[in-house]
Amino acid sequence: MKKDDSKSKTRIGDGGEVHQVSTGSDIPTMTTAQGVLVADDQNSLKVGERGPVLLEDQVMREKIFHFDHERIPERVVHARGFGAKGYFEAYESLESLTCAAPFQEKGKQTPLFIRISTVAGNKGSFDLARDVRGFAVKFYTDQGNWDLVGNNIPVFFIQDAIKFPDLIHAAKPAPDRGFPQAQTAHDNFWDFISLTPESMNMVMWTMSDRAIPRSFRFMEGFGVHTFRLVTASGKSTFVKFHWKPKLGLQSVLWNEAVKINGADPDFHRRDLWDSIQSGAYPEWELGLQVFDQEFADQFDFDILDPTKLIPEELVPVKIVGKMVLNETVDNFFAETEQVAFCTQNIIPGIDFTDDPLLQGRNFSYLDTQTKRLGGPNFTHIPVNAPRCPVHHFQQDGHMAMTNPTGRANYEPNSWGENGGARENSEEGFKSVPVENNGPKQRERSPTFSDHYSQARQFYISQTEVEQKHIGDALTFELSKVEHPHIRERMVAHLLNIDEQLASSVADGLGIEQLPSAADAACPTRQDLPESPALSILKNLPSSFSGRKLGVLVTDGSPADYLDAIRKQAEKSDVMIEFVAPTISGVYDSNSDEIKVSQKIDGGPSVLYDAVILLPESTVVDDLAKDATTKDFVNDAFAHCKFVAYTDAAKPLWEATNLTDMLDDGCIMLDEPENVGAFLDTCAEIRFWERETKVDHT
Ligand code: HDE
Repeated sequence: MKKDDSKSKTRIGDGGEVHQVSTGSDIPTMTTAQGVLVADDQNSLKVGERGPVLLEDQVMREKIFHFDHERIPERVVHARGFGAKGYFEAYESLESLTCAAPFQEKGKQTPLFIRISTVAGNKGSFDLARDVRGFAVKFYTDQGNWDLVGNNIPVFFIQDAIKFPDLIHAAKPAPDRGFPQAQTAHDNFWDFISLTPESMNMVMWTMSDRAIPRSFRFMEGFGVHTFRLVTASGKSTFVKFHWKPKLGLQSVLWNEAVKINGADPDFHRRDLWDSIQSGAYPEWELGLQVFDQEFADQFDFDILDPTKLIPEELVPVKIVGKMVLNETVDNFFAETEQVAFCTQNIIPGIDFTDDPLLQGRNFSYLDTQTKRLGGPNFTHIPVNAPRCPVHHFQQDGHMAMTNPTGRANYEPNSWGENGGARENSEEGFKSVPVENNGPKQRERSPTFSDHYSQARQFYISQTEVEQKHIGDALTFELSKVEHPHIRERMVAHLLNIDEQLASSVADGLGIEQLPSAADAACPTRQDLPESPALSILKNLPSSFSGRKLGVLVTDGSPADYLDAIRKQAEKSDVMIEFVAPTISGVYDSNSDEIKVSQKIDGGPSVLYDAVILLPESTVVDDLAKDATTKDFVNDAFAHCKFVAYTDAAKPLWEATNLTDMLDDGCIMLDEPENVGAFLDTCAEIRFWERETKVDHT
């Protein structure tokens, strides 16, 4: 749009439509893409009033032509994602470990772009699929772009990139029918998985609550592969990257996830957007597990095998800095859609290892960006462009934006100062000179062949509640598998992980005769100790900070309680939303308006981490007859949430037949002063003791 001195006014068009027009001062006049001012954006050029439309209409043709080309291919995997901007800040200098720019000085800030995604669903799918979350960070460092393209799960399904297309084909909708969307609860997925025992460790993770996070802010990130850190003098060590959310870990229940997807398919992206917009900037700390060849040689598993992790209890995670997300994107397409992560984007101070999955990825990402963004110049797009000087002799191609000037476009040349940039053997990127030799062959190393021991270790490291969720998830997913032999094949694998788990899944699926355990290349090790770091519930946050409280109100809700809730929530960094029978015009007992965020039909309790029931006593009986209100109460209870209520709310418990089941997670607020204590209790996030009382299948 061109700015000119037009003033806007409203015009009623020939078709009765109302639109603003620009007449010369404040509002710019619309132009075509060629910059020509537009006189009429409502009507195409016609012969007379009733047509036909003329092919000559270059304004209409240009507009429609551009619209027709608005889409670029969505990502083959990780199509649904959400981006944000921020920075990384180093807590200390890591000079003795790496010469990578972001880690050279304490307090050094490096700008970054993050994109968090689901894997299986298409761009328009819902946020709370049971799925792995992509966790991709692009650091715009002084030494070029470094992309750490990880997941929220520290291991992967497969050991060799050549199997990736098969894994993804099996997980995505079946090719004949094109469904199911964004879920693995179907025959193809479990057929492939049950024929791929190396996936068992990752399967334990994806069937755990890790795969249904409460929000991006409560999720870890992992670089997955072993990388190298390299010092200026060329000394290298191995490293695994971890992102730890400052607010702690939290997930939802499966029944909740299903309902959230209906109530708000954008639950995760809205949460990230809202928290950044409100100034509650999400933060993660970057942790490193650093180890040397000696550790690698004596570790139980191969450090190049991406289906294995190194327990934190064995190699502690050293916290070296934090990532702060303080800016939402200005334009979803320009940034989130066009951002092009490539695992091959590393900088001096970081290097690859021979992990065969990583090596395959290094080919795939560059290749996919060329297809998705239409050519080799995607590094010219602002979100992908490095923020340090860039000099090379690459030229031309589709949409070239930064073009070389001058005569020299090749090297070597003898044009001296006019000959462009030259290599620098001191400062330039150098690979660690790792010695490698051996026959050229297609082989899987025997050091990759233990497929069950870490799956078992993950399972035994969970609390009872978490173990139950893993069993329930497997039972649910396999109950959607139509072919009994696939279900049984999975149970045969589970027998190598934990017999109790295998029996409970078999029970849930109605398998009467347990199959024999799957043949294993390596027997499952029973001696690996529990790793408490692998459990969410063994690592609860210390407060309810960053969580969202839903408060059910009506006309006449007590003003003193509302006051206490607002004050305590602010003090504890807890967000509140008021939910009411109507979206506007709800007044408290002092006749002050309550700013309602959701009408009860649009604000089910699944959207909140804990709820308070605060109706007024003369309207509560009517409210208690309302099915949606009953769902609100029932679900909060069934999902083991902490529920606070006043005396006036008791009819809601009666209407849901829960009065006799109330437990210590249902907290009666005798006076407004109790609100603070309630929020302190909520730091436990859920009242898990309730689960076995409400879940009987
Ligand atoms: Fe990816 N992956 N991947 N992946 N991946 C892509 O690149 C691929 C793997 C991950 O927000 C694609 O730009 C292969 C592991 C994230 O834009 C593609 C293999 C991990 C994202 C691709 C893997 C990841 C992608 C599709 C097996 C965690 C989203 C679009 C060797 C460590 C990045 C794109 C974003 C995206 C290939 C396995 C993480 C096709 C071949 C393991 C977070 O290139």
